[in-house]
Amino acid sequence: MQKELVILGAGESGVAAALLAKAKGIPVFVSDSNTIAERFRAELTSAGITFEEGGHSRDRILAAAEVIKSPGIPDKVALIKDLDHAGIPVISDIEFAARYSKAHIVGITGSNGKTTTTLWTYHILKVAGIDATLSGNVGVSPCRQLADRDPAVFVMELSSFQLDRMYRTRVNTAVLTNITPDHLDRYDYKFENYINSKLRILQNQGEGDRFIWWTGDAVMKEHFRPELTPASKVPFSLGSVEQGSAVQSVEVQDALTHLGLSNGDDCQLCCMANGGKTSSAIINGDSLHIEFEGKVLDVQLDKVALKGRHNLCNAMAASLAALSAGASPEAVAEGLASFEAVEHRLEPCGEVDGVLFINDSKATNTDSAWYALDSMTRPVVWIAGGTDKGNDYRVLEDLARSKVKALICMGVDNSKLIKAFEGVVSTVVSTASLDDAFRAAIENASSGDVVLLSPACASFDLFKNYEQRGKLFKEKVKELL
Ligand code: UMA
Ligand code: ADP
Repeated sequence: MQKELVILGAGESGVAAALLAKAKGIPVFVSDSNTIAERFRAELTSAGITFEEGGHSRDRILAAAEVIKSPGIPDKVALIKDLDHAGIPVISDIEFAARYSKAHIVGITGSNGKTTTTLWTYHILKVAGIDATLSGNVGVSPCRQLADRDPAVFVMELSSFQLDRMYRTRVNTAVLTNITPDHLDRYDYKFENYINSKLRILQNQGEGDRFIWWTGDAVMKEHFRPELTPASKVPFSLGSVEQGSAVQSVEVQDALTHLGLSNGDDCQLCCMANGGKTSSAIINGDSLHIEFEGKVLDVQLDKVALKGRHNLCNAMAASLAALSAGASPEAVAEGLASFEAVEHRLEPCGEVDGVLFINDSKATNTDSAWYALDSMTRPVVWIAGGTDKGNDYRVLEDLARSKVKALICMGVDNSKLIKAFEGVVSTVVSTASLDDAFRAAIENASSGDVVLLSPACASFDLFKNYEQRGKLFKEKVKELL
C-alpha cells in the first residue's frame, strides 16, 4: 500500500495542503490536536479527505511517507521531535506547493514589514496587469491556488517558521526587509538561530534570481557577504532620511559572533557581484529613486501612499520586487501612490477631544514599536504589553524617555515592562484588561496627545490574536466618538 502524506494542523496551511494533495491524487490524512474550525472541517469533508481531531494518532503519523506541519506547531512538540528523529521528512505547505508550481516566486521575509511589503508588491503587480497570487503567512496558503491552477507569479509572505521547513524551494525574487529579534521563544532564545532561519530564503537561489535587502539593517550591514547567494544583489537605502536604529549593536554583535560572521563590505561588494547591472533604490532628498536593470524611476515622496521611514523601506522593497517580477516602472509609480493602509499597522482610528487614537496592534516586537514611537509627533500615552517573546526593552528606552508621558501596561504579567520603564517614563500604570488599560489611557491623555496601542508583545495572554486586540481597541474608540 502507498504510504500516506500526513498533514498536522487543520488550519489554513494544513487544509489547503490537503486539498492540493487530493487534487494530485496523493493519499492524505489530516490530524489536529484540537477541535477543527467549522469552515475547515466542511472543506475536508466535502473533498472526501480523511481526518481526525482532538488528538494525534501517533502510530499512523509515524508511518507516514512525509509530513506537512502547520507553521503554528513548534519544532519542540514531542511528535515533531519523534518524526525528525525517525528521519521522516517534515515540510511546510510552502515547500509542498513549490513542487507543483512553475510560477516566478517572490518571497518576502523579515522581522517587520512583511505583510505591508507583500500586499504592496501584490498591489503593484495587479496594477501592472500581471497574473499574480497573494499567499503565505499573509493568510492564504499557495496550495489553495495550486489545487486549481498555477499563476504566473506567487507573491508570498514567508515567516521564519515556514522557512524552517523549506528545503528545496527556489525563491526567484527574495526580499529581506530587516532582521531584528523576534519569536526568540521558538529559537531557544538565541538570536543567531533566528537570523539563520531568515537567511534560509536564499538557500536555493540561482543565477538570474534577485535578492532585495536593506543596507541600513544592522545585521545585514555587519555581515552580508555576496557569496550567501548567487542571485543579483539589489540593495535599498533610506539615504537622506537614514538615522537611528531600533536594534542596538551589542545584541547584533553577540549574535553574529556566535554565527562566526564578520564584517562584509556590503554595498560595494554586492554591486560588483551584479556584474555591473546596478539595481537599487534610495531616498534622495524629497524623492524615491529607483534603478532596475537599466530602467530608472523617480517618485516624489509626497506621492507615496504610506508615511513613516519604515514605510519608505517597504515602498522601495515592494517596487524592486514588482519590477523583478515584471512590472513596468509606470505601474510601480501608480501602485506606490494608490496603495491603501493595512489594518492594525499604525492605523489612525479616531480623534476625540483633541486626543488621537492609533491602532498598531500588529506591533508584536520591540522593533515595530520602535518605529511607531519614532514616527509620533505628539506626546504619547503608550499602551504596551502582552506575551513577552524574549524582549529586550532597552532598545526603546531613549524614545520612551523623550516621547512617552504615560505607559499603560496591558498584560497578565507586566513585571518585566514595569521594571524596564520605571524611572524612564514618569507615569507607569499596570492593568490586566483592555477595559482598564483604555480607561487609564484616557485618564492620562489630554488634548494634543496621542493614545498609541503598540504593544511590542504578542497578544495571546488576553486575546485570541493581534487582530482581535486591534478590533476591540477600535471598538472602544468608536464608543467615544
Ligand atoms: N495543532 C496541532 N498540533 C499541535 C499544535 C497545534 O494539530 O501540536 C493545530 C492547531 O490546533 C491548529 C493548527 O495546528 O488547528 C495550527 O493552526 P494555525 O492557525 O496556528 O496555523 P495555520 O492555519 O496553518 O496558519 C499558518 C500561519 N500561522 C502561524 O504561523 C502561527 C499563518 O500565519 C499563515 O497565514 C497560514 O499558515 C497560511 O500560510 C499567521 C501568523 O500568526 C497569520 N503567523 C506568525 C506571525 O505573523 O507572527 C508567524
Ligand atoms: P510583519 O508582517 O512582518 O509583521 P507588518 O507589515 O504587518 O509586518 O507590520 C508589523 C508592524 O511593524 C506594524 O506595527 C508596522 O507599523 C511595523 N512595520 C511595518 N513595516 C516596518 C519596517 N519596515 N520596519 C519596522 N517596522 C515596520
